[in-house]
Amino acid sequence: MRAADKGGKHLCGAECIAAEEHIIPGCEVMIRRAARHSRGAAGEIRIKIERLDDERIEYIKALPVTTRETQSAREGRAVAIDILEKLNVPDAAAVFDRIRETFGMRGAMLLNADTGERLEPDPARGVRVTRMDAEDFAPASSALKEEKNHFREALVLATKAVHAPHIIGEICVSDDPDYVTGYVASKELGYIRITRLKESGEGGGRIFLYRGDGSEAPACIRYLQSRPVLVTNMPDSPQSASPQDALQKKWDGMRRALAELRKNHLYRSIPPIESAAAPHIRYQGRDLVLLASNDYLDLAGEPRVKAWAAEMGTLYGVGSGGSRLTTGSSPLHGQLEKMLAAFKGTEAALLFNTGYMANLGTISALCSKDWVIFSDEKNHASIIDGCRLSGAKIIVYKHNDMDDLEDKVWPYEGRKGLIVSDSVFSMDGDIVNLPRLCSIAEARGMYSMIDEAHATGVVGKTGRGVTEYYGVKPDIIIGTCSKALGSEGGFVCGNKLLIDFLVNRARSFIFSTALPANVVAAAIKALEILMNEPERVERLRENVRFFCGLLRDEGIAAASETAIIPIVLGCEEKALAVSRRLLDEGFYISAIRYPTVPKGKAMLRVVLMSSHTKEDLAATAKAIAAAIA
Ligand code: WAQ
Ligand code: MG
Repeated sequence: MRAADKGGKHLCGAECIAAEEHIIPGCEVMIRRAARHSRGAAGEIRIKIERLDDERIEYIKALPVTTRETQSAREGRAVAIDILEKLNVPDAAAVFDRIRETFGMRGAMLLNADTGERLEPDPARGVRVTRMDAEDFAPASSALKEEKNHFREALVLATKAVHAPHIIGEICVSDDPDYVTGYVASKELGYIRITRLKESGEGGGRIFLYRGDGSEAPACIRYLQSRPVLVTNMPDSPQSASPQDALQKKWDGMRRALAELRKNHLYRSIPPIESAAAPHIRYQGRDLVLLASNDYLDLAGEPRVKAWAAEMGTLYGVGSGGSRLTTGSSPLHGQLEKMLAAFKGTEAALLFNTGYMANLGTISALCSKDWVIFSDEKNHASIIDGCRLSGAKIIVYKHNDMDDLEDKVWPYEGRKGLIVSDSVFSMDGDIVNLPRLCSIAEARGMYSMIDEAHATGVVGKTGRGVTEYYGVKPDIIIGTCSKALGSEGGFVCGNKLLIDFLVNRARSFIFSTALPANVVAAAIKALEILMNEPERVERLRENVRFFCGLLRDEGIAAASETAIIPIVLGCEEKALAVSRRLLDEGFYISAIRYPTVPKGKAMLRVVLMSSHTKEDLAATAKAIAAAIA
C-alpha cells in the first residue's frame, strides 16, 4: 500500500504477506492506516496485490533483541558507534553521521562500510526492502496493524536486511519526528535497540552496511527488493523479546508446524460458507454450485424434516442434559434405534453422537491388547483411531485386496480378531468386496465389521447400503445419520448381545451427552422419507451415471457406483489450482490432499446430490474439463 496526499506527496506505505483468505481483511487494515496517518489525510491510496510463489518464501528467525537505555541523542550516537566498531567498521563515527544524508529518502543508503562508497543505483530514492512480513496466520497478529508498531516492523525489516548477501549491518533512525528510539542490527550482534538515538523533531533514515566487492551489489539489492521473506519467532514487543519472557517460546512449535504446512500446500482453514450446504450455496458473496456435500439426498433441507425437527425441539428442548445412561435419553432416541435396526435388518442398534465416535467406541470396546485387527489401508481416520485406541495389533492390508487380506490373516488362525473396512471408501467412492471379507472372517472365527457411512441412502436398490447391494451381512455395521440422512449421529447395528456390550463398554457412548431430541427427530423423519421414497436414491444414481458419462465425453476417466467421483490429479499444487479455478468459475469442489490421501495422490472429489439438476451437472463437467486443461 502506498498513500499520498492530495498533492501527490508520499505519506506512508506498508505491505504484508497474507494467506489468500486474509487478503481482504489485510487490505482493510492498510486502508484504515493510510486514511488516518499522523502526517495527514490521504488523497490517494494505491494497493497492489501480487501472488507469491510459496516455494520461494524464505523463513528466517527474528534477530535476538536487546535494549540499550540512553538519555540523549549524543549518548545514543556513542552506543551506535561502539556497536559499529564491534562490526569492524573502520571509521565508525563518520559512517554513523552519514545517516543525515538519508533524511528525506524513501529508501535506505547502501554504503560500503570500508570505503564509504554509496552503491544505490538511485541515490535520491535509495534501496527499498519489500516482500517481507512476520510469519503469521491472520492480519490481526501480523506485523501490520492499523497503528504502526515501529518495533515489530523494524525487526522484520532488519532481520531480512542483515540476511542479504554482503550486508553486515544496518543503522536506523525513525523519520517519525517523535519516535526517538532507533537501532543498529547485525547477524552477529542481533537487533540492538537504542532508546534515544535522536532528539524529538529530527529526521530519520537508514543505512545498510555493505562489505565486499561492489560488483555484487545488484544481487544484494535484488534480495532486498524481491525475495519473499517471512520472519518467524516474532516477539510482540521488545519486552517479550527479552530472555525473562521465555513463556512465549512454548508456542513456537505450533507456529513452525503451521508454517511447514503452508510451505507444502497442506495448510487448511475453515471455508466461510454463508448459507445452508444445499446444491447451491452462498460463498464469499457469490452463488456457487456445491459438489462437495455428503447430504446426498438433500434431506438436511427437506421441509418435512426441518418441520419435525423444529416441533420435537419445541417439545423436548434442544439439549439433552445428560448421557444416555443418566438423564439424556428420550423416546425419540429409542425410536430411531428401532428404525435403524429395521432398516439395516439387524436385531438392535445403538446411537452415538457422530460416526467418528461410533467407530472409536466400538472398536476400542471390542478389541484389546491380545487382539489382532486387519484394517484396509484406505479406511477412514475414525477406524484407524479406534484401532489405535484399542491397543490391539494392527495389520493393514492392501486396499480392497482380499487375496492380500487372506494372506495376512492365515498366520493368526485362532487369535481373537477383527476385520474392518469402510463399505464405501470416503475418498475414492469404491465399494468393498463384502462377500469375501465376510467369508474370510467367518472361516477364521473373527469378527467382520463395515462402516456404511457413505453407503447408507446411496448404495443398494433401496439405499440400505452395501449389505443390500450384495445381500450379505457382517457382524457389525456402522453408519451415520450425518450424510444421506441429513442430520447428525453415528450408529452401530448388530445383534442384541453386541449392543448390550457396547452400552456397557463403549466409552465414547457412555461419557458423551446424548444427542438433542431435535437432531434425533430430523434423522427419524429423514429415514422415514428414505424408506417411503426410494426413488430419491434412484435419482442420485441417475445423476452419477449422467455425470460420469459427461466427464468421459470430455476425456476424463470417471466411474462410480456411489455419490463420490474422484478425479485424481497427483500433485497437491495442481489439485489446489484446479479447485481454485473452479471456485472462480462458480463450482465448489474439494481438493483432497495429504494426509487424507497419500502424498502425490491429490485429487478433486466431486460429490453429487439427488437434487443437482442436469444443467448443474452439464455446466460442472464442462468447467472441470476446462480447469484441468
Ligand atoms: N526499505 C528501505 N528503507 C526504508 C524502508 C524500506 N522498506 N522503509 C523505510 N525506510 C527508510 C526511509 O528512509 C525512512 O525514512 C527510514 O528508513 C526510517 O523509516 O525497536 O519507524 O519507517 O522500537 O520511520 C525503529 C524501531 C523504527 C526501534 C524505525 O523507521 C524500536 C522506523 P521509519
Ligand atoms: Mg516513518
